[in-house]
Amino acid sequence: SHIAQPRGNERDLGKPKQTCFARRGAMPNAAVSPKVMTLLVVVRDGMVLLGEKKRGFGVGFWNGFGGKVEPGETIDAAAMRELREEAGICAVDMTKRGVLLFVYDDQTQAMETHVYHASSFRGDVRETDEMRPKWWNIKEGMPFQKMWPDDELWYPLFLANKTFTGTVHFTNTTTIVKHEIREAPASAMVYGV
Ligand code: 6OG
Repeated sequence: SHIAQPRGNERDLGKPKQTCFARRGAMPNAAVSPKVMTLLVVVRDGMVLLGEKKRGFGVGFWNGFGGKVEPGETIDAAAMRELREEAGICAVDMTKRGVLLFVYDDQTQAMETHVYHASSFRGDVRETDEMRPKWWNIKEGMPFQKMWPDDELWYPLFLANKTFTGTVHFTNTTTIVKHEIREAPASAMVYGV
């Protein structure tokens, strides 16, 4: 035949385009994959290091340090980076203690939050644009009324050196409507739980 045969990728040119993505709005929110987040809480000598969030999501709450895992970054690396960026210190003996799924009725994406513990660090704690740091004495009680409401549910496990997983559903971002948090084996502390 006098018609040249297409080679390689040219072969696909005449084919109808395949649709690879669901149309915007075609999926319910529950099907959107969660944002993967980190939360690192430093505990040393009976004291817990928290930061008062100065801006953005959770502003005004006292919390551990953390944020969104970036593309191509491991969750552990993100936990270290966020601690350095928000408190100016480097965790030395970080371990993962929990994986919590936060689901909101007023936000598109749920948050899969990986909770880390560290008891030793390098550097000096400093205030940053994002966080005002302060040590809290565990014996005097955690400042739960100034923290995310779910914290009261998992800090007892966290401070008892347990590992845990669970889900917390919120309405209006900060009101808990249902929750299920339980102790889980360390082998459950993986991505996607
Ligand atoms: P940025 O938006 O600043 O990361 N976070 C929560 N922490 C607790 N204790 N409870 C919650 O209940 C939380 N929701 C989010 C994850 C936000 C930081 O806030 C944490 C991140 O460390 C719903 O990048």
